[in-house]
Amino acid sequence: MSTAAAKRLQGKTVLITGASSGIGRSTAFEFASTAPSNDLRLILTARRIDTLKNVAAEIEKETRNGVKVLPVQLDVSQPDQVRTFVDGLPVEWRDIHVLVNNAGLVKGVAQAPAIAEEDMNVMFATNVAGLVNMTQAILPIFLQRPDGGAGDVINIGSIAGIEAYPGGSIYCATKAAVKSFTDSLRKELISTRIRVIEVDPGQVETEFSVIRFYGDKSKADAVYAGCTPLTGDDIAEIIVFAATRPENVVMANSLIFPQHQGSATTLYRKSA
Ligand code: NDP
Ligand code: 8X3
Repeated sequence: MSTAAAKRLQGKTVLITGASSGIGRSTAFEFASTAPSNDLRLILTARRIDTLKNVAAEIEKETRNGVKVLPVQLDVSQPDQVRTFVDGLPVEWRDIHVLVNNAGLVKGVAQAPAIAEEDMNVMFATNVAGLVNMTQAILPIFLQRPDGGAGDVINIGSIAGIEAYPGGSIYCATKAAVKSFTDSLRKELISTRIRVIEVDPGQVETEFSVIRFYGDKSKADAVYAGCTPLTGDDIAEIIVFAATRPENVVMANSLIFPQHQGSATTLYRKSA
């Protein structure tokens, strides 16, 4: 017997960006375990293709090939790659129903006037232009469906897009841009059946902080000292929950904190 959530994923194709790590990787597993034998297809994208292939093999093994997985190398910060992405997919993989715009990153904690131009550019190119370009690449597929179109755009924002904090000006600006784009898009598509959803996590322990500190694991670990951060799995559950609500239910926004977090900068830490 299938659950209601599994039935709602029946025959669907889900595209996840940034599926090689953290929240994106967890989301791939969560979709698969929610509908392990429902003709579900997952397109997993990121720059690290070998990692994606491992994720794909693990999911296919765990679901005994009940879920089909296509790993595709894609750098969302490169508009040319995004532009040719859909045409490069095998035909049977092009009928995409759910787009999870998850790929994103933060670089550094520098404050103006010391922000590296390269860091600023990569954050905007990935978190903003990458997300917008992916959405524009996939929306024509959604819009071809009856009643004005159907499908889910699920954008991963952040508490950082709601509340700016010192040392995060560029990253916060990118996530505020995600919020504005998402809100406009929902309004623009109001006459369709396309759902535009934003999930805004607080502190999640993934590779995020390691990348913020340019690979310095000890600095990344210090971010989570004395705390119990969220995991990628915690956010994946929310993403899949949003995608599996009845068609008329739109989880427009959701802010998710670990229990010890009250705002971007209000974090209760147990002393060692
Ligand atoms: P991770 O660093 O663990 O994962 C980021 C993913 O994005 C990786 O799969 C990475 O894959 C991919 N990625 C990065 N740059 C690109 C690119 N140019 N093209 C394609 N894929 C790319 O971090 P998280 O899982 O934490 O981050 C996922 C999302 O969640 C991000 O948008 C982040 O801003 C957001 N978020 C994270 C929070 C946290 O505290 N961790 C809180 C709130 C939001 P690869 O390197 O293989 O390309
Ligand atoms: C990540 C959360 O607070 O580190 O989006 O910016 S925060």
